Amino acid sequence: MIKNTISNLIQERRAHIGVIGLGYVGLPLAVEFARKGFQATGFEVDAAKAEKINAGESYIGDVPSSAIKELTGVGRLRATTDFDHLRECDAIIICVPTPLRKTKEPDISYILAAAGDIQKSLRSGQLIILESTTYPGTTDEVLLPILEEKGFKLDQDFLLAFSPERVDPGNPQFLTHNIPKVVGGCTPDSTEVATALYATIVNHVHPVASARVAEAAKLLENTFRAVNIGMANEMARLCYTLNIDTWEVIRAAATKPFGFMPFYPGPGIGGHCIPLDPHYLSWKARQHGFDSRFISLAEEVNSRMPEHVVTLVADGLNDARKSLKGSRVLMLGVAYKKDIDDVRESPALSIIDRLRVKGAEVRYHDPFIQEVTFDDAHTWGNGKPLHSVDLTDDELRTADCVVIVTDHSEIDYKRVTNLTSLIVDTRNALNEDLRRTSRAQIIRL
Ligand code: SAJ
Repeated sequence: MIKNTISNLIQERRAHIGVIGLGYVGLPLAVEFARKGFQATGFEVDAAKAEKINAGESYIGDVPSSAIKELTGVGRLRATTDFDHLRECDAIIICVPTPLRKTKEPDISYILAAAGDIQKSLRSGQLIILESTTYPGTTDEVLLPILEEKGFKLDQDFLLAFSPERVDPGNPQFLTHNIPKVVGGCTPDSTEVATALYATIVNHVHPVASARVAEAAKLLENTFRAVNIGMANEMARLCYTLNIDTWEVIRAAATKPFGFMPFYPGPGIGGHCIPLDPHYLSWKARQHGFDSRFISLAEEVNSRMPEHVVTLVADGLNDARKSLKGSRVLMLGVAYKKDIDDVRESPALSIIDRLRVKGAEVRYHDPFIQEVTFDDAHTWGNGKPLHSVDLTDDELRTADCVVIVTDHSEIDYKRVTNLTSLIVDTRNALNEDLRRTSRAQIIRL
């Protein structure tokens, strides 16, 4: 039984672990297995990344180069673009991107490419695990047939499981070893062996009955966030209409010690998880004639927040008898959330685009992001990049409106309230003192 063979290799730390995709999920994973004494090989399509790893250099913030250097130095970690080496691996973990197409439908092309590479070098005695976030059924309906195409049989020749990634880049508290790991195999043997493998690097592994339970659990986690953020955003628009301070309402509700979890309004949702993952679930639901209305409603509410922010800017300028057209608007922050340098799916892009379409002159300052380009999804600019401006006194004084889109910690908000005449704060970045002493008119979400 290959279950026993692979289990023994894992117990004795003799299993050779292959990780396909050395991004913010795959690289920390490969490093963790190498640290625990396994031979780990990273498989990358990007030769530059593979070269960096083999040279002892890290390109992922959460993984120090010193760790890479040490592990490659003792020969326990290496990276390659030659996928033929997959046959040397006893366990192969797929950590490739799962983006959306422009139609908001799942794009599992990277998973299919990895599956094709694995199939080419598949041999008896391998455990295959998919970690990429995807719709329930991907592992057993898509991956399994590819792996069985050449006659190899599940359980007899290979094992197959799904285990969702829960990496939170930059989070100093939750790291690979202390984030519980959900694992679901296509068979009990697959679940058992995949659980044993992760138990070597994670304190708590949570086995479930099947791969699709594990796939669905991950999507529930992130859909839960998208829907609750949507609720907070709808509450903000309602409170604006009723002239009630949204943030005070949420702070008060959060005093409830049970049965409530605070989520906060914002300019919209960005990142590579929350705006995308729920669409994997709703797409699968539609294939079965099921209309997941919470997901589409959350998407509608969240995606309209940039429009609401522009309305707040227009309202503020209007109070000063100014029009949006010809006004100078300075955006503070374009990253999708505070203190990071990631602009993927950031609502800031949509806000800039909408302001420009209305004729405003838009500039931005973001200490983490020096340049922003606009793809064809944005009506303005046709790719003309925008560069971060220095946050000088003059920049603040000459702005007709400053919009706080990302509440980076290093910004001196007191200086902003002293030098600016109108501020739209979409992140509750201005505390009560600043609001009380500010010379600026302040509009909050
Ligand atoms: N956001 C709000 N209001 C909120 C929370 C978030 O508007 O109350 C916005 C953020 O500004 C951002 C977007 O939503 O634009 C997503 O924010 P996020 O805090 O969910 O951050 P992400 O995208 O980095 O989500 C990741 C996810 N991690 C994984 O998928 C492994 C998510 O499940 C985590 O809960 C989240 O990190 C986290 O808690 O840091």
